[in-house]
Parts: sequence; C-alpha cells; structure tokens
Amino acid sequence: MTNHFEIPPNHPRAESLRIREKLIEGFMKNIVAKAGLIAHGRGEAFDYILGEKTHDFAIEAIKAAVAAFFLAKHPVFSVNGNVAALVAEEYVELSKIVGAKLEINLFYRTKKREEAIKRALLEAGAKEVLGVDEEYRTVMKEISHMRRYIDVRGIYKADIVFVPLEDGDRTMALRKNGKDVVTIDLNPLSRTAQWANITIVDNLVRAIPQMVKIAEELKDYETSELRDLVIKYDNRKILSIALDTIKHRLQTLAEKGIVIDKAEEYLGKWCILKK
Ligand code: PTJ
Repeated sequence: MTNHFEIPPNHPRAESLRIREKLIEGFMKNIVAKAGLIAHGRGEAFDYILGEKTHDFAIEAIKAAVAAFFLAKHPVFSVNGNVAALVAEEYVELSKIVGAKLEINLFYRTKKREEAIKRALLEAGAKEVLGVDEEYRTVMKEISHMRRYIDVRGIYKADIVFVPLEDGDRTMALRKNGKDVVTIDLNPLSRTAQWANITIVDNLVRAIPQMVKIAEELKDYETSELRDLVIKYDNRKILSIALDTIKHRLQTLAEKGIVIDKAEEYLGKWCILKK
C-alpha cells in the first residue's frame, strides 16, 4: 500500500488511520465513490461506540450467514467500492469457499469505477466478475437508481445476496423479490440492517476475515447442522443485543465522562491560571 503520508506505528489510532489511507487510495484509483469516504466516517463513529471489536452477537450472525451461504443454490456476493478497497482478497477467498458468484453493483455507477473494481477483484484472485458485461444486464424495476442494473447470471437468479455496506432501497427490493439478504453494517438502525435476514453489526475489515475462518470450520458440517444454525438465528434478537451493547457502553462511559486515564491526570490543570 502506498501511503500518502507515513503513519507512525506507535500512533494510538494507527490501525484506523491505515484503513482511512486504504480508502483514500481506493478513491484515487476510482474504486471508492466520494460518498464512500463519508459512509466510512459514519461506520467509524458506530465502531468507536461499540469499542472497535467483534462482539459475540456479530459472531452469531456470521455463523448463521456462512451456514446460509453453504445451504444456498445460487449465492451471490455483491461488490461495491468500499468492499473492493478494504477487503478484496478476503472477500474473494470467502466467495470461493462458499461457492458464491461475485457481482459488481454500484450506487454511484460509472464505467471507470466498474473497470477499476473489476481489476481489483481479478488482482485479488477472482476468476469471474459479473455485473460489468452489458450483454448480461437486466433491470430490477423496484429500484430507481443505478443499483437496478443486475446480471442475469448473478443477482437476477440468486436465492441469497450478500450486500455489505448497502443502501436500504436495494435491500428492501431484494427482499420483496423473494431473495434472502445478508449484510454487514455497523449501524443497527440503518434500513439495510433492519430489512436484512442477517445483519452482522461489525466492521467490514474484521468481519470478512472472521467469516473466512468460520467458513473453513463450517465447510464440513452436515446440511442438517447448517439448517439448524439458520433456523435458530433471530435477527431481531441480534439487533436488540447490539443496541443494548451500545446503550450499556455509553452508560458506563457517561458515568466516567473522561475515559482516558492519562487525560484524567491533566484535569483541572491550567497554564493561564498559573501565577
Ligand atoms: O461503491 P458504491 O457506489 O456502491 O457506494 C457505496 C456506498 C457505501 C457509498 C453506498 O452504498 C452508501 O451510500 O451507503 P450508505 O447508505 O452510506 O450506508 C453505508 C452503511 O455502512 C452505513 O450504515 C455505515 O454505518 C456502514 N459502514 C460504513 N463503513 C463500514 C460500515 N459498516 C461496517 N464496516 C465498515 N467499515
């Protein structure tokens, strides 16, 4: 990765800065949309509140999601700019383990971006990338924006679609078209989080590698065991726990006010009041 500036490894927010740099680099290469940078900021805010870790409720959603992909006849992984910039390799790897097709589907669709994302996926090891070839393009008429263009070999015939970082319109349309939807969204209140069958409330950069690990574990499961994981899964419960976790974390933090120990040592100290 070519950084625009050197991130000091001992910076307390080094990992977060590295992710930002990856997105900026993706933006420079036409992979990420301008709005993708803004969307990331929203995600960061929720991640901060959630303590920037993968919670048990996310693991439970991940297990059900991976089981659902294994059970599906035509699983399709939708790819947008943020996904391609942040986790291309792991996303491609996961699609291979569960036997899913990859389809580029962009809110801010341009030919340049389609080509740049396709290139990134091929470099990450993808063998086939759908959603770019106009010969196979059809329209999902319930959607008014650019995401309405879908591939007849992919989302059109999918029984389940993975849509990390998605806008609510398409999630709704996919559900209304009889498709199951799995999403990753740090905001449990987003329309996508609410409409999906399975919502993984976690950061994309942690969730996808975790999904790869869990897919390796579940790949030898019997169909009945996979079905069990999906049947027992309750998205309402998972979203409730995610919101409850936010509530409790905020409550604990609010009781302290200042939550950084070192900063506390400086409380009440003033230069301007020194004689
Ligand atoms: O590449 P395109 O043209 O398809 O556009 C992609 C974006 C993401 C710009 C587009 O789908 C969009 O505008 O999405 P929204 O409506 O802003 O929703 C993105 C959701 O993802 C928000 O709820 C964010 O909180 C969440 N989010 C952002 N970054 C992350 C995230 N969730 C998990 N991990 C992240 N890193």
